[in-house]
Amino acid sequence: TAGDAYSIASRLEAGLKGAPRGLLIDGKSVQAVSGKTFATLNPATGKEICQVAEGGAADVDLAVQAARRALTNPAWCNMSAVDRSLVLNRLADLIERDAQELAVLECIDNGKPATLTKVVEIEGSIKTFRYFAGWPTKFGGETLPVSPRSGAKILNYTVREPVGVCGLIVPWNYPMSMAAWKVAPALAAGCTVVLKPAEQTPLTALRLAELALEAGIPAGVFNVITGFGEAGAALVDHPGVDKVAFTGSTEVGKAIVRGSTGNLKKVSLELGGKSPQIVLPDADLDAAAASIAAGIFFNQGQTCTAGSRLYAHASIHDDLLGRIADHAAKLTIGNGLDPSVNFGPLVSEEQWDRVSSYVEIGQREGAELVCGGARPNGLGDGFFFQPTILANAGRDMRIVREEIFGPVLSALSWSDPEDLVAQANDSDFGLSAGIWTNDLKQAHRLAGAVKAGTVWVNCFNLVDNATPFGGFKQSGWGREHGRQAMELYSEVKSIWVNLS
Ligand code: TXE
Repeated sequence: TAGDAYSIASRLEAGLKGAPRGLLIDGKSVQAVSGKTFATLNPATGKEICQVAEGGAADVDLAVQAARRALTNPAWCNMSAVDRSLVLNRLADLIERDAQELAVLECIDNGKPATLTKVVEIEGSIKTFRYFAGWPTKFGGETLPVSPRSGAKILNYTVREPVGVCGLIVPWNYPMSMAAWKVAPALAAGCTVVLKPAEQTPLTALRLAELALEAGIPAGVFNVITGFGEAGAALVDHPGVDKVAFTGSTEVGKAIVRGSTGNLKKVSLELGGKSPQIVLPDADLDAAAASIAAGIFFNQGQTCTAGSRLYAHASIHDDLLGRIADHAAKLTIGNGLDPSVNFGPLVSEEQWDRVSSYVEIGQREGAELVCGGARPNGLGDGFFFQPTILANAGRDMRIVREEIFGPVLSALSWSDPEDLVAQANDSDFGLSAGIWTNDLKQAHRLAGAVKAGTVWVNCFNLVDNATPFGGFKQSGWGREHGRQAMELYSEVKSIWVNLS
């Protein structure tokens, strides 16, 4: 209820006042070596929640040293597969125990509605830890039929070993889920980690690491360095880090590739997107409109897979746009602690300025504002931005080519099917795509033709730990979830034994 969320929030905020929230290194909460701290704000009010330690290169070094020691701590490296599975399940139990509190903490730190956060992020993270808890007992190598020229009898087999110390750098849009998506497979594979949450949303990552200690994961296995991009860069640069996994902007993704060359770290990247929603004339427009609206307005559009480019067939374009605008008008905007709210503020003032400037650029380039485009009235100093639709968008406009990362749908109409595929693929990104049709042949033909890591047919934004997630082109390297995630966090070793 509203009372519950507001009272949990005031209790949490009261607890966070006082000493700045520390880094978590080797199982202990410590302040930054520099003594520096920064403020984390509540985006719904613009007010400071608390101060947080600002980690730098010296703190990253301490965390990496702790993680390296933990890698050879018998309590971790000799832990049986069954026990590793048990501690990960215990961590899932603890997230479940604290689900309401974690949802409220995420809500005040990020702005997203608490009720939705509990269902999507917190319950999603529980599922992620449970899913990866299943892997330690199942993730092994193979025996392979090699044919040596000498004719010797050889036994060849492969084993999987943890890749080592992993630097995990995550963004602010789904702070808890993004941490879980990386921490769970890394620990399942036997790695140790240093997690760097985004500066806008450091609080749930710290709680997650504390819960990991409570679950019985040894100190030093899961460290957290809060701070800015410099802390992330120090992690990428550190010779004691064997792998970096990053989710964030394509620009920083490229900086990470450049920064990781010192010791040629393994790198996996989940980057930006500009995902097309393709609607054919025969589509179920009711279902399409509801899902397309959710696909761009959920989480205030701050989703890497957001369906931000709409390609509606000319014959249904106006009808569909009207229906999507109706869904936008029905969203309840406000403080995410209120359970009736399903559309919160953007994460920061900086993000507000960025989204607002794209709406201006779009109109300057000739797009037409159908709805939204401004700050809603009467919501105080929060970073609220209305759900927005821009029609008559052109293929070369910046609002069609660049990731806005806000609740802004750029709509285009099409009539030539061949050109439709060319337009959908005319992007630097390739994270996901939605296709709306009841024509089976068209659905499969388009699913094959679209260059994207995930294609949804008559649905959108479905994600599951069992199926790979990641991007083509500049949307990233590697795939999270599923067996692919276990592979990201392990090295394969081929062993030859001469039996002759
Ligand atoms: O992301 P950054 P920002 C996109 C989206 C958004 C834009 C800017 O378009 O509007 O990026 O967001 C850390 N070395 N996405 O600036 O900077 C940083 O501290 C190492 C899409 O917030 O990429 C944070 O922890 N790390 C995306 C993380 O990187 C560095 C989600 C992400 O921040 C670093 C977020 C550096 N040089 C933004 N600089 C998605 N695809 O989901 C920063 N960081």
